[in-house]
Amino acid sequence: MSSNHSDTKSPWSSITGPNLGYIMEMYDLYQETPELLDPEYVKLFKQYGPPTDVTPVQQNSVEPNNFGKVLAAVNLAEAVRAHGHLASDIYPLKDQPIDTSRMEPSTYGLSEQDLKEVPVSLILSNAPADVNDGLDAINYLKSLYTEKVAFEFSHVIQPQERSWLQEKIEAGIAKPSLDANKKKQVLDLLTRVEGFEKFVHRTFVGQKRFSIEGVDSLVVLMDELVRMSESAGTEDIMIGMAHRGRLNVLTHILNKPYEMMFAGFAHVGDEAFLPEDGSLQITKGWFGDVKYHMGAAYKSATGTNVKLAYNPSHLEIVSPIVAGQTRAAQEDTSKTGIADLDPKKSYSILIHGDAAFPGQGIVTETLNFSRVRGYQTGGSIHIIANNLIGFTTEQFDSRSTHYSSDPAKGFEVPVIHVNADEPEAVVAVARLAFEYREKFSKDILIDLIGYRRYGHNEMDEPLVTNPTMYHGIHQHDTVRELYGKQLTAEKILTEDDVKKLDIDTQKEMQEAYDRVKENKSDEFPKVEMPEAVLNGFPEVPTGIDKEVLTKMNEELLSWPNDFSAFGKLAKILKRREEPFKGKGKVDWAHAETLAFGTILQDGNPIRLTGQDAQRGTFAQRHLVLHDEKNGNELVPLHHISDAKASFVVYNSPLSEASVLGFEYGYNVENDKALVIWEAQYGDFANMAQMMFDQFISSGRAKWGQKSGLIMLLPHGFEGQGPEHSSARLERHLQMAAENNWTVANLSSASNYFHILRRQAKMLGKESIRPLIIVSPKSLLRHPLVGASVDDLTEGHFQTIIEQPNMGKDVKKVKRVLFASGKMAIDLAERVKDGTDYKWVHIVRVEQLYPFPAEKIKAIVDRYSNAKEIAWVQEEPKNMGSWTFADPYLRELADGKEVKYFGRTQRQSPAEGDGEAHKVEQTRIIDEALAKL
Ligand SMILES: Cc1ncc(C[n+]2csc(CCOP(=O)(O)OP(=O)(O)O)c2C)c(N)n1
Repeated sequence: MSSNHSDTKSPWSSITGPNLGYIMEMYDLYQETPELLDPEYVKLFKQYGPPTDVTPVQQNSVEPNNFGKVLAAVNLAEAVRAHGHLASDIYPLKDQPIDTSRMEPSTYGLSEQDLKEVPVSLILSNAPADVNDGLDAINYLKSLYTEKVAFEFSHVIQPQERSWLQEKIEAGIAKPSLDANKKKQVLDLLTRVEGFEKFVHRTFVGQKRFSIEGVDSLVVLMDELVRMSESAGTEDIMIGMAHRGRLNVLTHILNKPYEMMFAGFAHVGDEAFLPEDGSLQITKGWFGDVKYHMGAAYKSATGTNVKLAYNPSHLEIVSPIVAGQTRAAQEDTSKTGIADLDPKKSYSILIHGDAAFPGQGIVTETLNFSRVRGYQTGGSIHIIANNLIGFTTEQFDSRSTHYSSDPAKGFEVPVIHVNADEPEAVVAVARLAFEYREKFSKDILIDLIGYRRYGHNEMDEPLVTNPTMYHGIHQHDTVRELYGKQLTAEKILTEDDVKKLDIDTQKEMQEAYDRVKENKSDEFPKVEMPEAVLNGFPEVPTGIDKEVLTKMNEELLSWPNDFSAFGKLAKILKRREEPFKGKGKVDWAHAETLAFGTILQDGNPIRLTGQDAQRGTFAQRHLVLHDEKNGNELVPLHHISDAKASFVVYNSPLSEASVLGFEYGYNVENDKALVIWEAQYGDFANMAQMMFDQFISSGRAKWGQKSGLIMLLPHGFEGQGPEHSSARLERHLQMAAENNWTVANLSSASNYFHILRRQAKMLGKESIRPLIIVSPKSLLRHPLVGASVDDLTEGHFQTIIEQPNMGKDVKKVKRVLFASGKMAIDLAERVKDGTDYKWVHIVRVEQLYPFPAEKIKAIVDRYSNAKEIAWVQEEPKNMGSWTFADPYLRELADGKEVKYFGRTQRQSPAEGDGEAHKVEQTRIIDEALAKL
């Protein structure tokens, strides 16, 4: 603060509100103990006296000795702003404790008379005309902060955001005056929302629907957001939500016709009712899912797409997936360099349950994306459809926070609580939330507080477990009834109008259902698995012109003159020139970079993420170089000729579940992008198990949702203990069916190059499927794994590789060994050129699923003298690929004995001690290669 006030005008006139309170405190201090005060203030107080001349025009100016009272009034006003939510009327059932203690003048030693003497301007700027004194001002603030809408934003750090919110609130944004038409529109929507639930309840007795009733105005809120988005020219609204109210949202926000909704309940086909104008798109899988998990995409007349993501029952896990879809919709990936991000194009609406929001960690994982460069989407609008109960569990047993929304506060998300029985307030907060996101590109949360009219589903009897709550609910009018009465009282509609609206809606629904009945056929409509999926991948040529690859390699290693790469790293990377000069091999990471370059030249964008993915966990990748002098980043893949698409590689937040979900969502939305998620170690991928189970492995059969996502899961038993060895291959193989994904355990950099290129070439095609590679650690730089340039330029992905130089003397071979990945290389290291192991042949199974049974059979048949075929693995017998491969091997053994070499059954995957590991690994190799 400067004391350079040469003019005689008092500086106090520009200070209001809490700042003035602070100055007054300083002045009190000045009077009592000036020596403790900053000399700047002492100077100011000497020159200008007490900070009282802020209210020269007010009659009720404060005497200097009344500073204490003024200060108390200012503190009271601040308490209303900050804590008004605790005293607010946001609970429709009025069954929650209300704390008004901080709102009472007496708490601050003030009487009403004291307040009347306080100037308005000390409490409020831009007060309405009828606010005449301090008491009026406090009451006005209470009407803004403690009625049907309540706010929490003091945790937001940026003062501009707080001031913006405060200004909006104090300008009365939460007290909208809707015109008569809008009011009628809102009542119409509420009548439909309630009417849909009533109709289903009555017509399809006993069928689960997870009724919205109690938070009906969720649809009003969403409808308003869609309207705002349409006016703003938003291209895509991505919605994620669970079961509660989903059917209602599908029909009233996604505009899925009533006929299609009722056909679902009647278990008959709905295709006949799909709108002919193409405005609605739905996909289905051949195995299907329950109706309250299905998604849809609706294109409105203004061109805004509204998309509801498909999701499983697992509460909240769709959130990161929707975030990924949104990011994909915001990005232009059609040019080389970093993808262009435009957060205005699209945004997410994430609807949460009040029990699930604080309970499920995936929520905070997703909130953590909000300002991370690889994951941010310019703010999501979160809505808690808060019915104050989860299944039968009430709040006191389900969380430790005051509000369900509290976890969001750690991410500086402003929170608006709104009473769901107040549809006009709901419209207002929708507008505020939309504007906030538009202005600050940040998340905002609306806590829509209602109740749940029935049990968890409509067959449950909630009085058994929650009697007090439900006695209250049974007495409570629906929001449609309440709002109908309000509009009648306001003379906008008559009672008869309100009744008629309800009757007409029921009639409309009955007619829709009649049409369904007329169209009903006896046969339940079947969705067939697409033939392309059934047939699997064709053999895809993935070789590349040698000149092109050579030029690219040079470009990747030619950095600008003014770029100072870290010396040691530069030296290592420059070694990548050698294989192109006929010396040395292309190692794993080098092959990966070259594959990426060729894929970009083919026109597919690439997005690679994971913990420390830029460098690579094993310091192998280095796709982003850092200038040693100034830290500037250089991405050599941005500087290759003829690249036609963007390339990004991001170090991800330290999460598996949300990050993998995000990448899946990204790839679902942008099906031409090669999206790769890398686990730090494959062992940690089970933190994201539900993403594998519920989405990646099964989304196609349930919902017809395609993905070509690649997951790199570092795997290999190298004596690093139980949590740095196994990517739990067994789990991915156990889930393998119906060509749902590819599972590979590779032993060659060349095969890695070709499988990446094969995947890229299949993107966007009907037979595309996700790809799991249990990727290597010690093999990354292993000489037996490296590729020659010719290996890359020629050929294609090989599902099996026969050990070079072995098995030549067909008659001598008594045992054929099958192994994958590192185990295959361990065997290869031992047999060297094979001269000493004529009785054995080794086959590397590079692709485990789809299992290359035919190719393996042809090899087995070749060795007619062989007595045994055997699977060799480093994982325990109850893990790894053995139990998956065993039945295939038995089927093709043709009388030969099928054997297993590996660790015995174990509860933990790997030894804790490195030496014990070596002993066991040696034993396996010895036994597998033992002469017979
Ligand atoms: C991960 C997960 N755990 C448990 C369940 C079972 N379940 C379904 S709904 C529900 C209660 C959810 O409560 P809330 O989040 O408040 O949403 P509401 O159903 O009340 O709208 C539970 C426990 C589930 N679907 N998903």
